[in-house]
Formats: sequence, C-alpha cells, structure tokens
Amino acid sequence: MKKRFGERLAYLFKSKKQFDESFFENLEDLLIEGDLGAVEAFGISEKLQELCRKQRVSNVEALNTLKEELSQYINSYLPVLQKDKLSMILVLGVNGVGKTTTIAKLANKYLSQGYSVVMSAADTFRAAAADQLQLHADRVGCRIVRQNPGSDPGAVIYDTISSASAKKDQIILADTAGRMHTKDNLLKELQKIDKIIRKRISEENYIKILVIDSTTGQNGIRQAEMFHNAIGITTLALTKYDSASKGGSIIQIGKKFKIPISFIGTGERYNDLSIFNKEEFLNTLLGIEQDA
Ligand SMILES: Nc1nc2c(ncn2[C@@H]2O[C@H](COP(=O)(O)OP(=O)(O)O)[C@@H](O)[C@H]2O)c(=O)[nH]1
Ligand SMILES: [Mg+2]
Repeated sequence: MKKRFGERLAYLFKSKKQFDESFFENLEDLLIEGDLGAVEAFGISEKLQELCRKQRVSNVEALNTLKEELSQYINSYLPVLQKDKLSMILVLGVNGVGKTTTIAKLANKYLSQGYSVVMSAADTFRAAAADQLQLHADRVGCRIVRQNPGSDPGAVIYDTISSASAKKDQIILADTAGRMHTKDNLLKELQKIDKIIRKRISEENYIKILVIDSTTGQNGIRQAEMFHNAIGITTLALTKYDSASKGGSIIQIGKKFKIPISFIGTGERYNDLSIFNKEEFLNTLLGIEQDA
C-alpha cells in the first residue's frame, strides 16, 4: 500500500542528512502531491529555508514551523443548533463526493443527541437519488420529505420547511443535486433554493455545508470557488479521509476563501464522522506523532 502523506512527510524529515537543496526540493514536491498547491508549497519551503539559514533547526522545530504556517489558514467550525428553532443544513457538492452519506451520518448523530430531524430529498435530478436517501432515512430512523424524480428541488425544500414547521422539527438535512445539464443550471438552481430558504429560515439557523472529497485534490479548490461564489458556503465537510488523508486542498480553500471546516468523513459507516479538530488534523497531515 502506498504510504500515507503524513508518514512520507515525517520520513522525509527523519531520513534527511541536512536541510540542503535536495531536501527542500523533495519537500516542495511532496507538499504539491499533498494538494497544497505550488504557490503554497514554495512559500512554505522558502520560510523554512530562511529559518534554517538563521539558526540550527531540529526536525521537530522544522515540522512545527510547517504546522504553524499551515495552521493560520484553517479554522474549525461547529454548527450551533438551537433546540427551540428550526435549523436548515443544506448539503452541497458535486456528484459522488459523499453528500448523501454525510447527511445520513449527520442524521444519525443528531438523532442520537435527541434532536427531531427530517431529511429533504432535493436531489431530484437523478431518479435514484431520493430512493438512496430514503434507504438511509429508514436505516437511521429519520423522517424524509420527497417528491417524484424530476420535480422542482425548490418545491421539495419548500415542502420540507412547511412540514418541519408544522411538526416542530428542529433540523432539516437537505440533499442537493451535484450535476445538472450544465454547471450554470446547477448554480442557478442552487441560488433559487437558497432564496427560498432565506425567506423562511433566519441566517443564524441556516448552514450551508460544502462536501469536499479528500481524494480529488486540486478540483476541490475549483469546486469551493464555484459554490462559494454562487451562494456563499458556511463550512466544509471533508470526506473519504480514510482513503486519502491528504486533505491539503482544504488548506488552500481555507486560505483563498476563509471557509472553516466542521466535519471529517472517515469511512462508509454511520459512525465514521468526526468533528473537525485542527490540531489533530494537522498532526495527521504532517505525520507528527501525537500523545496517546
Ligand atoms: N471511504 C469512504 N467512502 C465514503 C465516505 N463518504 C462517502 N463515501 C462513499 O462515496 C460514495 C459516494 O457517496 P454519496 O453519498 O452517494 O455521494 P453524493 O453523490 O455526493 O451524494 C459512496 O460509495 C459512499 O459510500 C467516507 O468518508 N469514506
Ligand atoms: Mg447523493
């Protein structure tokens, strides 16, 4: 199996003889491979070189410098959900990133915390999407509002808000389509949905989660730009961290768009969702050993 990014980075630091040119070249290559982007990779390498010119630097110090450098770009975010108000969690992202799975995980989490939750099947573009969400809803024991495939996603959202208000639910978890006929269609559709929600749910109870697949690398940055420009993203969820554990893309997204991170998906089971912990994330990313 290919070594994880963090392990390889840690190995680069451990196995180096000195902080020479070839070390920094390898570091830059590795950082780019870890989806940090060329500009960021060179910038970080530069900083470290400067430090090494000024003083004797140990591996630990070098890694910590790297960590501090990355740390300033990422922030964590935990949705605050009021028990006495209806919250809308709109889950966005391109096809296959893990939106529907993340909704099921979040439903499972919030149900276990005693919230009254309803799912909204607003991915009406793919015929099977509502059925897939329904399957998860049945498994975790969650109510779901759906309509026929091809119906207007805005109408599904509208219906869900009415239904949730009538039933005094606390959280709506809304699924959305990842692909329309064209990108413009998708973004227009999302803007329409966003408008419908903003009319009915106050800003502090409306959370827009963009799901980013940690295995897709640079594409994640373009996705964030596209969705963020269209409707403004509250927070990111990083999925499939079990298969990639690179996730450098969220550092770039954090730097460019200042979007904080809330959740990390680490597998396909309902329990495989962690609250984002910046310290832990950076230690894993950089292969820094953590206290047991
Ligand atoms: N290994 C792993 N697989 C995931 C994770 N999240 C989602 N998946 C898988 O990714 C695939 C696409 O997920 P889905 O929720 O249907 O994506 P959507 O198209 O965005 O709704 C499915 O096979 C999921 O089981 C994760 O955190 N880890
Ligand atoms: Mg889906």
